[in-house]
Order: sequence, then C-alpha cells, then structure tokens
Amino acid sequence: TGYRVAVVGATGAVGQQMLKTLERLNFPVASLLPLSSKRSAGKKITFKGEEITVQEATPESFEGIQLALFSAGGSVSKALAPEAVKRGAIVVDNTSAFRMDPNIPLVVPEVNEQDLKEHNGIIANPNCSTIQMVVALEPIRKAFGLNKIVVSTYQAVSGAGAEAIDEMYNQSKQVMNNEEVTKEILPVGGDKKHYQIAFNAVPQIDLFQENGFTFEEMKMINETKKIMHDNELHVAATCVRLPVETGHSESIYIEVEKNGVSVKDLHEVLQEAPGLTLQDDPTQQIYPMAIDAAGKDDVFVGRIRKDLDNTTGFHLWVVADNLLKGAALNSVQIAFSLQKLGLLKD
Ligand code: 11C
Repeated sequence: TGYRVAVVGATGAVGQQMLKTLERLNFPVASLLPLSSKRSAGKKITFKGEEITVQEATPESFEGIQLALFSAGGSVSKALAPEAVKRGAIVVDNTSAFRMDPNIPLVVPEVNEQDLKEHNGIIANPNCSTIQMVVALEPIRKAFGLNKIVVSTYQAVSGAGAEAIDEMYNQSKQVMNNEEVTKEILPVGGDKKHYQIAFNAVPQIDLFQENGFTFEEMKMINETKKIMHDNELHVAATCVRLPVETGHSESIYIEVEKNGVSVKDLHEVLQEAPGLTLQDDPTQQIYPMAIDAAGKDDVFVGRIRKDLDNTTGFHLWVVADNLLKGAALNSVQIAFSLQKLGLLKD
C-alpha cells in the first residue's frame, strides 16, 4: 500500500536527499520511479535496499504517478510539471519556476499548511534560505506582529549543487598545494565570470536583477511576503556564499509590532514552535553552527538579542541544513501534509 511516487532529478544533490527522506520518514511509497535528464538516465539509485535504474523524464513517464517531487531545475519543471498534472499527479516542485504564480501555493508546513487546499495540481517548495527564515520568524510574527526583516545570509556551496561542492574541495587542495585555482562554476554556473570560493566569501548568489539585488535575494524578499501573506512587510536581503559544505546560516534583524517584548518572550515562543530548536546560551557559548545543523531536520535559532537603539528591534542567528529543511525534507513534509489533509488521491 501507498502511493506511486516519481522523483525528478533523482541523481542530484537534492534528489538524493528526497529519496533518503522518503525512506527515513517512512512515507507510504508503493512504487518509486527515479527520473532525470537524458544525461543521468541509466544511473542507478538505491531505495529501501533496492537498486532502481534512473529513467529519462518524459511526459509519458508520469502515467499512473500519484505524487511527483521535482528538483531538476526550473526549465524541467516548466516543461514537465504540467504534463504530470495532466496525467493525474500532484506535483511538489522544488524549483523557482512556479513559486510566485498566484495560483500556486508556496508552502512551509509549519507556517502555511492550509494554503495547500488551494492547489491546482502543483505546489511550490520555497527557496532554502527563505524556508529556514520563515520557520524561525512565523512564531514571532504570530505572537508579536512583524514589521521589518533585514537578513544577511552565509550560504553553503551545496545550495549550488553537487558540482559546486567538488569545486570547493578541489580549489582548497589547489590552494594548499600552491597550484593554480580552477574556477568554473561559482558564484553562478550561467554567469560570465567565475570566482574562487575556497577561503573566500562571495556576495553573489544567482544572477543580478535590474534593481541591484540578486535573484536569491529577491526570492527571500518575495517568497517571505507570499508565505506570510503580508505584502506590507518590509524585507531586505544580502546573500553571501561561504566555503561551507552544507548548512545555511542567517543573521536576521527584525522589528516586531508590539511594544515591550523581551528576549525571554521570544525564547518562550520559539521553545514551543514546531520544527525549531532553540540553542541560545551565551554564558555556555551555545549557538547554532552549520556543521552541527548539517544532517538534522530542525531549524536552529540562537544569539537572540534586543537591539540597543530600537526598542522593537531584535537580532537572531538562524541555521538549517539547506538540503533537508531547505529542500528535500520540506518537500516530503508537504507530501505528508497533502496526505493528512486528504488532498492526495488513493
Ligand atoms: C543556493 N538557495 O543556496 C540556492 C539554492 O531556488 O531552489 C536553491 C535554489 C532554489 O544557491
């Protein structure tokens, strides 16, 4: 018993985590169909101890599929997600292809699970850096209101895919060996110039937009407003890539609506919040770090301080595994939520 599930992009960094997460959380899978681009077709993946050959994704692949998890790039989703829906599947799409479409819910189950009810076949999974931020801020918004968010990110190379991880390790070796450094992928595969990520910090994630922000920054801004259903919310972001393998970190400044809120109030609210672990004890040097968050499901929050000048301002440090809560885990949680709400057809 269970659902006939397809994973599109099964050999990628996120696709691999999707397979592991479906298995680990015991999502009811009756059959698993791993799909990919032509280039990766023929590779083998393991699911529940069984080796399965990856097939090239075509419109016909989705005949009989009930749930399709997509993570193979925006152009693949644009071309094939509607084909999957046409054939009766519900699509959970982990690319930016449909996120800002007003007819498509953009969902983080801890925040806006009920939006799933409005779906028309496709559900969008937000960007990794957005997900961890809204998991941390929604409980605060609910309790005290939220006027403003200013975020700076410290993002891991795995967000740019498996090849970017290899590039970081290769460059690190080259630097250590005094060899010439090869630069081919980061900051963005498709941009004109490439820079060294090893031993560096690069203030560009995705392509620059006309307004001077990068697309990653605009994703954080627009997706946050959509998920929180608040177009009046002020959001600004600066996104930076660091030589960290997995785990995005974020320094977040917020202004709450209510007066007289204390750090203790925030601690109390966050302690009760779903999907979140509070790690905040400066006296014991306890705070979240990427290497500790990697491989974990929760979003970790610490370094909570009251601003010294603005009485409604607070500073937080938020860390999560960008491939798990930032991508694969959130997609699988959406699948569980669809099942719970009776939206997944038997
Ligand atoms: C990164 N946030 O860390 C990006 C990766 O829109 O799903 C995720 C891209 C996306 O580079």
